[in-house]
Amino acid sequence: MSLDVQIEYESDIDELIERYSSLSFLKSIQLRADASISWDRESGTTYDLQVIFIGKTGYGKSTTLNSIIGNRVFETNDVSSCTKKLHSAEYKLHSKKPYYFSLCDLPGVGESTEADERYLEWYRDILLKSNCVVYVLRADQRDFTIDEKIFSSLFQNQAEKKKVIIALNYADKVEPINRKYPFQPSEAQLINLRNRVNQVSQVFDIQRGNILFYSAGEQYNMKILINAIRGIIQQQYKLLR
Ligand SMILES: Nc1nc2c(ncn2[C@@H]2O[C@H](COP(=O)(O)OP(=O)(O)O)[C@@H](O)[C@H]2O)c(=O)[nH]1
Ligand SMILES: [Mg+2]
Repeated sequence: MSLDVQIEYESDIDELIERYSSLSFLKSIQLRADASISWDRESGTTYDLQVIFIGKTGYGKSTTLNSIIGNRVFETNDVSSCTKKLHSAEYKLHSKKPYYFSLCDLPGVGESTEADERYLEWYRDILLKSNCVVYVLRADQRDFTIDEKIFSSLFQNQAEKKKVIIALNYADKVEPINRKYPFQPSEAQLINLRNRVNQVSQVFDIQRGNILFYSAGEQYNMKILINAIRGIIQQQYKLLR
């Protein structure tokens, strides 16, 4: 199966750096025109620094991407999203070469275990091509059985987990709900959020440093999420050198 990508948004990396100055390091990364990071687009072959968002429909992937981009380009509450297609936002890294920083939404993972098994190889191909994987879950969720099952089939060892961030969205819906505006968690909520991080760390066997909580809907901790993505990419580029 080919990796079909629908580009929803295209801009220059400077625009994103203006929103998140911690991403300015992207301008100094030297990409190589290497097959391991190449993507076939209508416009030709591109080489991408690829961040991919995966998780069940309704967990808030599109909202997260819109919040990062600062524009409503990804459709939210999209129930038809089970189609196996990648949706992306592309930021040009280089004025002359086809190098991009790409944020990509892979919808529908975890919809049904049957479908997931069928697409597992396809998912794993995409993950192999990704520099950073943001695995979106909900902080107000208690039972992670199904998500963990899919997670462990996608990431089979610690080396593969190294590029994964588990991002717990919906921090605003964690008990006891408060109505502060703009949203800030109460002390009691923070305790529950930290407990959730510990639980997820154990269930998914992933270190706490790679787990964070945020709210895309309330724009809370978005910078924390961006910094986590930065950390993964920086670590990779140090290892590659
Ligand atoms: N309360 C709350 N709602 C959210 C949050 N993030 C997303 N949503 C809502 O969840 C619904 C599904 O979000 P969407 O981005 O379409 O999820 P996707 O299917 O994973 O792409 C939408 O109605 C969003 O407004 C959040 O942090 N808090
Ligand atoms: Mg979506």
